[in-house]
Amino acid sequence: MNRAEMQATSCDEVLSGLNEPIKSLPCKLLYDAAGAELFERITEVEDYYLTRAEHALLAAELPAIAALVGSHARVIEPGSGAGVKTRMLLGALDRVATYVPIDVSADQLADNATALRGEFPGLEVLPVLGDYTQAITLPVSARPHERTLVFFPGSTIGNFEPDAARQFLKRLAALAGPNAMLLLGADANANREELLRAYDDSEGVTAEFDLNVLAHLNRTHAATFDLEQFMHRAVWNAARSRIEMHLVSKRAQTVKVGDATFTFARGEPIVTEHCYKHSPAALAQILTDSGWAVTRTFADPAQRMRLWLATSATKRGWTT
Ligand code: SAH
Ligand code: AVI
Repeated sequence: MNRAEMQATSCDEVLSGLNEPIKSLPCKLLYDAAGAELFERITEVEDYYLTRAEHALLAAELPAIAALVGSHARVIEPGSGAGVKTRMLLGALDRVATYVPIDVSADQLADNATALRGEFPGLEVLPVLGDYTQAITLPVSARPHERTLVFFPGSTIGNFEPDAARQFLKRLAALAGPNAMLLLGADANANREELLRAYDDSEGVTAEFDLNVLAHLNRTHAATFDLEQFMHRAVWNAARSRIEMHLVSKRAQTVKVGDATFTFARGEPIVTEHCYKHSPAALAQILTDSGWAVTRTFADPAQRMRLWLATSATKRGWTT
């Protein structure tokens, strides 16, 4: 286990979720090096429409968005991943000053930063390795910037519980300072069949991505999960407007995580991820509650994916 992985998810975080009546694991555990690669494969799977839809939206709308953002921006991107959308954004904006990717996936973050420095000569790239749900300290930039643009695509906002989403977006507004803008991408689909296909794809890549959490725990937290004895399941929770990813125990079994022992009944799930599908009205409210005034929205033809361009409602920046 490397230092970054140790820092990424503490034993307490793992054990507390597994001790709950409905067992759960933090979804950031999905993104070790193998998980990051599997997520990239998911983005290419036919059934997972989100990435394709968002790419098309960005390709069509980035010129208009870039004009609104203006030149010499500092771009902060929580959950930057492989940076495919990043490249589209950086290519469209006028003379970006600094790019700050924030991610828990150590190798991908470092590789991406190195590649971007080569692809965008003159761009200052300041990666931050860490958990964006915790306090973030931004690196000091050597370049002046006109404003900060927070880029948060991919519907990753849906992986937060609604209250946590509000807290997170408030923290981003505080971090980004006065005059900041936010470009957020989110899926509002509520079609059960389409969602079940997207989150339990026929190629089995999402199942592999989900099960990899157990392999990750075996490697980093001295766990003894037998991957053959769990199966991936996607569940549409209409009342909460969210897809849930579950790993279901195929039989009664016990598993060790370090010194702790956990008992599973046959059919008992571990919840590994929630993917909220906020309606446009619900997301507009979340943004407003969090100190972001919506400037423009751009929807895909199927009215599932949307880009939201918002401006920080505070003029002076927040201190918390
Ligand atoms: N922005 C990309 C990638 C989305 S995948 C896109 O739109 O395609 C989600 C990304 O967030 C992954 O790179 C993952 O490593 C990162 N991530 C997930 N939870 C995180 C956390 N708590 N802190 C920091 N990064 C996290
Ligand atoms: C990263 N996140 C926005 C993805 C999602 O759609 O919620 C993660 C994912 N889980 C299963 N497939 C993709």
